[in-house]
Amino acid sequence: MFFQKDIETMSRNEIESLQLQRLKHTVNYCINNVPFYAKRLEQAKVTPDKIKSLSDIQYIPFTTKADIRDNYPYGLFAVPLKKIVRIHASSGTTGKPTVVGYTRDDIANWSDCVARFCTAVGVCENDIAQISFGYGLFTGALGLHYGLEKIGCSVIPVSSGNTEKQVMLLKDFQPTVLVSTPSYAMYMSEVAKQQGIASDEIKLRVGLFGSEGCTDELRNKIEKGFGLFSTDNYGMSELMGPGVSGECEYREGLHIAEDHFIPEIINSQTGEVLDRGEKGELVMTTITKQGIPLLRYRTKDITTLNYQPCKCGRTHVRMGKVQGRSDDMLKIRGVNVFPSQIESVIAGIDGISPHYELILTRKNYTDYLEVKVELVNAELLEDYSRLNALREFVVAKLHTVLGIKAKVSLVAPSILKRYEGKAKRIVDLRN
Ligand code: DLL
Repeated sequence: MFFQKDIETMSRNEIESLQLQRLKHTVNYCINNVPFYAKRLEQAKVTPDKIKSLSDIQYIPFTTKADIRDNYPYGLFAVPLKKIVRIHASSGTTGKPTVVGYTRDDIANWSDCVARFCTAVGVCENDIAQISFGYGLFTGALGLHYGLEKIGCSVIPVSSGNTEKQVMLLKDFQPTVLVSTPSYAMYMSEVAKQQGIASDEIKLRVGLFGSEGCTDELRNKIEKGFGLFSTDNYGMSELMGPGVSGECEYREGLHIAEDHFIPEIINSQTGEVLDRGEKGELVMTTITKQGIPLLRYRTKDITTLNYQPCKCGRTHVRMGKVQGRSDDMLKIRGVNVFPSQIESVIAGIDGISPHYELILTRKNYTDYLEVKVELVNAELLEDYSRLNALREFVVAKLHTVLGIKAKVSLVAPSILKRYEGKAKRIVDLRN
């Protein structure tokens, strides 16, 4: 069993004194190893001895996704590349991804954090886990993979896609744990049903779902479809990947790994730190990361923090389910997509206007993106082969930049709505 009892059940005083000690170290570490932070903190007049208590964290300026992007690819790394054993990345607001690097110790801490939330719902060495997240630059698959291996599970690294094969493996390999986005789990359960697979032919007992939000209604449907019990886990590439927080069996909030992160909740408009229990944007400081430490990183995710003790005995603070984001990032099939990425592609192609509309739908619990784009020249509508070639060109360009396939509809000139104020280009019909 992977229960780090002495860490996961520390008293609040012990947690806070560990965090303070690690925060001081991290500030020092950033100043000495990341020129960006040396400059930032000097401008803000923050020296390591200014951090005397945890609340002194407020003197440290925020770090944003734009800071990571501006230092693309490795500018915020605190160690030379020879110490980095893994690189991951996620979509940024432009075509360039945000890049993160892990040292050997970072990978060990990461797998601890993942192993914790898996253990908190009873996953153990007797389990067989099917990982249906996409392997690649995305942190989801390898993050769960290492955490589950640490517990001693038998891991099946199927990756995402090819749903019929996924279902075949559920039946033939008899996994007991399913790792995926909730929407993909729902889709798989429908395909299993369509194939006439009886519920006793599938042995799943636990679902570890994350990377996107999930309503209670959807959760109930997935649980019923597969006859399993599931928990929600949260994370982001910049901070580590999955493992930042996860629900225990009581499912009353996601325990944050407080020995690795200091969470705060701020008013996303003013940046003011909010009182305990108030709802706002989650800000996280990493306090053990060596590869790319981040001070007061603005996650843009809206949530609350609950410091009450949990019935499971774990004392680490629980965050509520993510209630949305304070920016325009969309999660489509688990992938981060910014409308600005789409805009940069569209605006760079001749023959179409820069006006576009994004329509998001959900069918079979899978997200679909349609991009409506306007032609500049109406005559093209009469020429099927040229029209189709242009459409395929836009599809391919979008695929390269977004990493997902979108349906592209080319419409006649001047059809799409124009805006005088802030454009509303997104029609999200998923909920
Ligand atoms: O989604 C990391 C992850 C992978 C977490 C697998 C859990 C499981 P990114 O691709 O960088 O990293 O996306 C991070 O996804 O800021 C949230 O907006 C959203 N997100 C992640 N987990 C949840 C969740 C991974 N459980 C962004 N509920 C975050 C709601 C989530 N939103």
